[in-house]
Amino acid sequence: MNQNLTPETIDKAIAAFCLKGTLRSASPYGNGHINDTFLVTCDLAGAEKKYILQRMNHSIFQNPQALMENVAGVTSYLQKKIAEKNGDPDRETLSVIQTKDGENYFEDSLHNFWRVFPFIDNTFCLEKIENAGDFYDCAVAFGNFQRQLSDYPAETLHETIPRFHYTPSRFQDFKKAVADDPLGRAASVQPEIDFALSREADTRVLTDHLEKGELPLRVTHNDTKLNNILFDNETRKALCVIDLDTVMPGLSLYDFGDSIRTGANTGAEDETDLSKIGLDLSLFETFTEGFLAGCAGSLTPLEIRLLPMGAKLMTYECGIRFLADYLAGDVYFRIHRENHNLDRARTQFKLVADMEQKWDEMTKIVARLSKQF
Ligand code: ADP
Ligand code: GN1
Ligand code: MG
Repeated sequence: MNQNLTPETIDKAIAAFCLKGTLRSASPYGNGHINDTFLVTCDLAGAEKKYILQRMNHSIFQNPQALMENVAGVTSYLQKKIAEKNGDPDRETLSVIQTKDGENYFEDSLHNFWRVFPFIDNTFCLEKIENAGDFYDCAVAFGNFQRQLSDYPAETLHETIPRFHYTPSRFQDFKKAVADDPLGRAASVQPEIDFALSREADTRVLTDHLEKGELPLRVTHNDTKLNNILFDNETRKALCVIDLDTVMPGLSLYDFGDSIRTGANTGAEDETDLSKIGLDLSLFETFTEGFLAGCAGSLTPLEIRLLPMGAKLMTYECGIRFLADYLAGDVYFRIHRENHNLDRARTQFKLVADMEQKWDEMTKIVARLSKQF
C-alpha cells in the first residue's frame, strides 16, 4: 500500500461516495504507473459488490476537477452511443460514481483527490500479448474509441497535461533533465543520452504536419497501452477502454503508436535483457489492420502513411520521458526497483533502433493494408 495512505484515509475516502452495501475490504490493485488504484469490495445482502477507488496523481494532474469533468463528459457520451447500438453501457465504458455531495470526486482534508468507478467484473487486463487475435481486438477497440468520439465537442475538453504528446517539448524537457542532472546520473548513461539527442529531427515530424494543417486534430485517448483495455473473461473480446485521464485533442498517430510500443514489443517495457526487445512485425501488421478497421475509413491518406512514424515517435518519446525521469530522481513514473526507469528507457530505445532496421517492412505493410480500407 502507498506509504502516504493509511487505512483510515482510504476508509474516509470510501465513505464519501454513494456505494452500495457495507465495506468489506480495500486493497491495492493493477499495474498503473500513475494513480493509486484500490479494489473495494462491499457486502450487499450476502453478494459482493466491487468498485475501483483511485487517488488521482495530483502532482501530475494539477487540476483534478477539470480532469473529472472530462472523464464524466466522455463516459456519459459513450454510454449514450453504446446504448444506441444496443451495447451494454455498464460494461463497455467506465462511469463515474458520485460522492454523497453529488460531486465527481472527493477532496479529503489531506489534499488527496479521490474518484470511484464501478469495477467491471469478469474481465482481465493483458500486460503482454499472448495471441494475435487479442491484439487485433485491441486495435479495433482503440480505433473504434476514436471514431465514437469523432463528434464529441472537443472544445469542452480540458488539456489535463499540457503538451502531453508534443514531442518537441518533451525533447526540451529531456535536455533540461540532462543539464540539471541533480543526482549526477548523466555521466553513467551517456550512450542513452546520445541515442536520444541524435534523433532530434524526428521529434518535429508529426507536429510540423499538424501545425501546417496537414493532420487533423481529433479527440484521442493518448495512453493506449495494452493494460488500458479490459477484456471479457467469457468472450475474450476487448470490452472496455479505461484510463481516460488523458482523453484530449490529439493525433490518431499517438493512439496507434502507443499501442504498438506496448503490444508489438517482443519483450516487456522494463525487461533488462535487451536481446528480448524488438518489434514483432507480424503483430505490427495485425494491429495496423485492426486499427484501420476500427477507424472504419476515417483516417486520411497522410495519417495512414505516417503510422510507422507514429509507432517510432511514441516509443522514442516514452524513452526520453523515462530517461528524463531517471535523471530527475524518479519523480514521475512509479518505480519498483533501482534503475527501473533507466531499464524502461533502454527497452524503448532498443525498440526504436529495431523499428529503424525494419522501417521498409513497416512501410510496406502499411501501404499494402491501406489498399483494403
Ligand atoms: P493508471 O493511470 O495508474 O494506469 P488505471 O486507470 O489504468 O490507472 O488503472 C490501473 C489498473 O486498474 C488497470 O490497468 C486495470 O487493471 C484496473 N482497473 C482500472 N479501472 C478498472 C475498472 N473499472 N474495472 C476493472 N479494473 C479496472
Ligand atoms: C503511464 O497511467 P499508465 O500507467 O497507463 C503514462 C503514459 C506512459 C506510460 C508508460 C498520464 O501510463 O503516458 O506512456 O505510463 N501516463 C501518464 O508505461 O503520464
Ligand atoms: Mg493505466
